[in-house]
Amino acid sequence: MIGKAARIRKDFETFGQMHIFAGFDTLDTRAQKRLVTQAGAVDLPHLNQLITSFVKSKWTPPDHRGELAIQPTPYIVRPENGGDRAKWASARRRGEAALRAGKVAAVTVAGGQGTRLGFDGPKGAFPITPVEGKPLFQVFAEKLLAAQERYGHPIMWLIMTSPVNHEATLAFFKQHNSFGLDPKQIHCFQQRQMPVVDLDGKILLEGSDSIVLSPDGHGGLFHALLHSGLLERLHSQGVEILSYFQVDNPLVHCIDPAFIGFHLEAGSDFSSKVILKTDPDEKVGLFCQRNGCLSIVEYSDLPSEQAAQRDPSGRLVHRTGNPAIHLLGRDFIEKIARDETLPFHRTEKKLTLFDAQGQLRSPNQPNAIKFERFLFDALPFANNPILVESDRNEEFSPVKNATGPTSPETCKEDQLRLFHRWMSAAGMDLPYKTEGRFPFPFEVSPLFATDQDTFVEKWRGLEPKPFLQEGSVLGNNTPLSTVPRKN
Ligand code: UD2
Repeated sequence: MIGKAARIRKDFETFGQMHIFAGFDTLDTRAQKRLVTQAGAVDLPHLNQLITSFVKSKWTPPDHRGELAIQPTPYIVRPENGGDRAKWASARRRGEAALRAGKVAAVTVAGGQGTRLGFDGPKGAFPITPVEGKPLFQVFAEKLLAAQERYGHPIMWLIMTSPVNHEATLAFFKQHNSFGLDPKQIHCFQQRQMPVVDLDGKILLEGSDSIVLSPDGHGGLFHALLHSGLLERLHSQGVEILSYFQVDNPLVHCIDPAFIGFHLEAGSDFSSKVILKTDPDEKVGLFCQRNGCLSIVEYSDLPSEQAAQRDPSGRLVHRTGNPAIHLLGRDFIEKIARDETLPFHRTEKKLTLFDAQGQLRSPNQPNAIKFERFLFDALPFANNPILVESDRNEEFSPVKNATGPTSPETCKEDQLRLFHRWMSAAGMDLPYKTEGRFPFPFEVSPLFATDQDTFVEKWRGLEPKPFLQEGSVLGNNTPLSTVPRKN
């Protein structure tokens, strides 16, 4: 221990990070071991490169970088907006065949810290449905159950966690018996963490014996899938495509056969859903052509003037938003992971920390810099990437912040609006949106339907029609109540 500690302290001194050992001699043996172990795991040369690039060299905020050299990019249009119905039907059939053949698994990135939501626990445990208050993980689990029942093949579900929430995530699924899935088909795997530094590039300490670490971004998925052995397991089970979605969006079509079909027809490594932006300031990344290839520019990197440009019809020039719904080829994931291709990004955070005196400090200004990798930086390296339009009303309402847009309230309203729209499509026009609220909150379980076509098909097949009343739930296959007969 003494030799190892001395070597590590020497390395930290070499890289100007000796301050983390300032209180070392006052620590008890256990705390000293903990700090030495943490410090020994830090890749100092790499961290120093990041500090040089992002902290020490002049870092210009995006709005001061001038217009980006980007162009709008094409995408496959939905039939409702003039897309080719026959092509969509053919793609759906091809995707269904791949699902029946067991070629598709699901992957969810859930390693982030739900700090913006103010929720203490894995974000997937957050109750989000408007009547039953089902947690996010349950919504996804039931969508996967519905898909595997429909296509007759179990679907592996890979969930990326981080050391921040891994054990709590495992416990949550155990507590809820995996929400009806076979526990053996769920694989939680941890992403790596990166040290957090202050605005001068000094590694931050929590108290006097713990380096502040933070998950390395959803781009950490590639390394984590490879080094967890899960890529090999996917290969052995004949899985070729990963259906990727974030833990914060309960509307997502976890498994979408038409999307999968288009991905296969294009021979794509990396396909994405597109939602059309109407608000230039919406906090979604932008798909665009950049340096001759399909790329994503993150909302925080797009100059606001450029985001607001409109064409003669009044639509945003740059409107292809990224809802973070992707399909990734297994081979492509392995290539990116092995090549360690992805760059790091600098993100500034306001971190509440204990100081060396044990006092909790909550800053008003950003006091920390995190280094994260973004999954979508792999896009320029993908062969034949494609974009497929999605209806945001059907598939996108993330829950990120405790209040305001993308909050639990807006997400629940969007779910209610969706269920009412499905009911209208089935011929039951229910009263809604009076007095600013939905007088008729009811919920459709994913086990009853996960999209409008399935809902209409199932509803029309129900006799007698169930009676829906305030707070009803159209459950699994046995509706729990009945709906007022159409007068
Ligand atoms: C992300 C996208 C944004 C848009 C939006 C859609 C980025 C940087 N921005 O915004 O363009 O697509 O989502 O909702 O991606 N996560 C991990 N590990 C990490 C960090 C994040 O698993 O180390 C997960 C996190 O649990 C969440 C997702 O990735 O499910 C998005 O992460 P975020 O909150 O950092 O990105 P956000 O919401 O700002």
